[in-house]
Amino acid sequence: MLNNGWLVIPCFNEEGNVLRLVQLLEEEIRNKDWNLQILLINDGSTDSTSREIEQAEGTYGNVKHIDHAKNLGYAQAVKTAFKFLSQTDAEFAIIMDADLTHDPAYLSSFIQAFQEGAEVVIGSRYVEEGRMKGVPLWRQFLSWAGNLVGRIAGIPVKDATSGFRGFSRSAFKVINQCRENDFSIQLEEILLAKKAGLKFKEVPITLGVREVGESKFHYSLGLFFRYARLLLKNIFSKRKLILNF
Ligand SMILES: Nc1nc2c(ncn2[C@@H]2O[C@H](COP(=O)(O)OP(=O)(O)OP(=O)(O)O)[C@@H](O)[C@H]2O)c(=O)[nH]1
Ligand SMILES: [Mg+2]
Repeated sequence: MLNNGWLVIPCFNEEGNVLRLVQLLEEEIRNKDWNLQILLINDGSTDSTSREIEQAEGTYGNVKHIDHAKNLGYAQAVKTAFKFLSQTDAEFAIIMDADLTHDPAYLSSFIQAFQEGAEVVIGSRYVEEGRMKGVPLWRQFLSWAGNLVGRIAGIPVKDATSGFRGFSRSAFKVINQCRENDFSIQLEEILLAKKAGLKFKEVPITLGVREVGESKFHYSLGLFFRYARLLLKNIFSKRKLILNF
């Protein structure tokens, strides 16, 4: 039986979303026998995200936050979180977006997957019963096409860029070894976990669409280049990853 779990939520300018998300998570957690704590990484937000986080922390005993004085980006927020978690007795951690597009109802699928021995759990749009709701068609197509190329290049999961993902304690070290600095860290995590021989499981999710605030994800040539570089490295490097701190 796994006991100590953490939810990691990177936040950059998520006013109108963060407090609501914590409330929804608390409702979900209340009736379960999980021991879950919530870690919010406030990454130099300039709106009222900090106030919402303070309110959440003041209301619920299982909420903690870490501030970056300035915006360091999604990847650094994740690394900060796992550096902190490595020093706790966390047995697993689940990363989710702050913008209410990841439904807390799916947490039970993640936790069940960990109980069954998975070390990396991906909330997936592309397994049976997984889907997207309200996501523009052009974004659906780009994501689908990207994942198809990825599968051909040897990615072990169908949804390599899902931000709803969990790591067991044995997989925390993967994140400490990631070098990417933006959303490409999501692909890097999966490729390093594969090289380390970790056990994957994809669980179906329906990805919603953000209703409040602006998207921070931008398709750029740089991002495509970084994806391509990671895939090529995956194809040509046969070295097994030895995890060390
Ligand atoms: N800490 C941190 N979090 C970020 C940063 N950029 C995005 N995020 C968070 O990462 C998650 C995903 O970002 P989104 O802007 O929702 O990106 P997306 O899901 O691809 O796109 P949309 O849902 O369409 O907006 C959210 O929780 C954001 O708050 C950042 O620079 N720092
Ligand atoms: Mg989003």
